[in-house]
Amino acid sequence: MNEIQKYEFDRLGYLVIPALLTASEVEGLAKAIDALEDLATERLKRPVDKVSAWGPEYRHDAERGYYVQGAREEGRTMIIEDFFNADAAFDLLVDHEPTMRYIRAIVQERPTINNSEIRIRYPGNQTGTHLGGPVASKYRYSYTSQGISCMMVRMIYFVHDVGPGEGEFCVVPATHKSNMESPYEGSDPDKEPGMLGLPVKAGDAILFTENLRHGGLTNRSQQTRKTLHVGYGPYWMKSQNIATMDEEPNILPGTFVRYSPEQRLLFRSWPTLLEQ
Ligand SMILES: O=C(O)CCC(=O)C(=O)O
Repeated sequence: MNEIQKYEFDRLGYLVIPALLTASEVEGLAKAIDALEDLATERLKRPVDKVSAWGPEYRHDAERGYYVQGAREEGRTMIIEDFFNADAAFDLLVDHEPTMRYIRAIVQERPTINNSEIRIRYPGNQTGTHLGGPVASKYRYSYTSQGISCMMVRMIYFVHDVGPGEGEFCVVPATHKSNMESPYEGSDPDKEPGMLGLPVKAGDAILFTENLRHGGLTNRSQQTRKTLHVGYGPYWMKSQNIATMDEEPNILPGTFVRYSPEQRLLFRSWPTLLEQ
């Protein structure tokens, strides 16, 4: 992360990173998302397995290790959490060096992955705005003597272009530093003053602090928007997936065996000897 990127991330609370993924990485990830969408669609026909402490109902594929909520239909979103378990094609995102250079620059303690979700947003769908202003400490943004010091941050990876009107991820820049909660009624991102849609190309990524006010503009196109979201924070932060909120990371033994020691450490939410 260079000095200009650090300055902009501190000033705005997000960064659009062009071509963080190669064309062949994009191709492999897009195929894996499509395959998992089909499996999750079938899984959603089954009875509910778990109701999250935050409300949504989930189906759990214990063999493939993912949780899914939502629906494959116009106006809806399907969210598939813990997708790392489901397909080795996603392994390249675990300890992805181009990503880790950004994460290490803004999370001061040893970073781990605390969130993994595929968002599939069908035409007509939007993601309501949330956060910004004074927020719970686990999502806090701060600047200390060591520089930028984030709690939870997210990297969103794009496997196809998302242009204006195609359900862009959106932010109200600089609200990670706001001392007040948004005074505007409702959570419609299309109507919120100051909301900015961020158009991107396949292979681009967006890094943001969870402290920033954000959401997803209405997808007014016929293209379903598919993105991969990976959350990071200090190692002691437990899962921030909605299905497994504040539980230990949900990584199957069969997933762990595929990983290098460095990749495994990214799911280790207890101190190492160095941290004790
Ligand atoms: O991309 C979107 O539609 C919203 C994503 C979001 O809210 C998040 O990643 O926290």
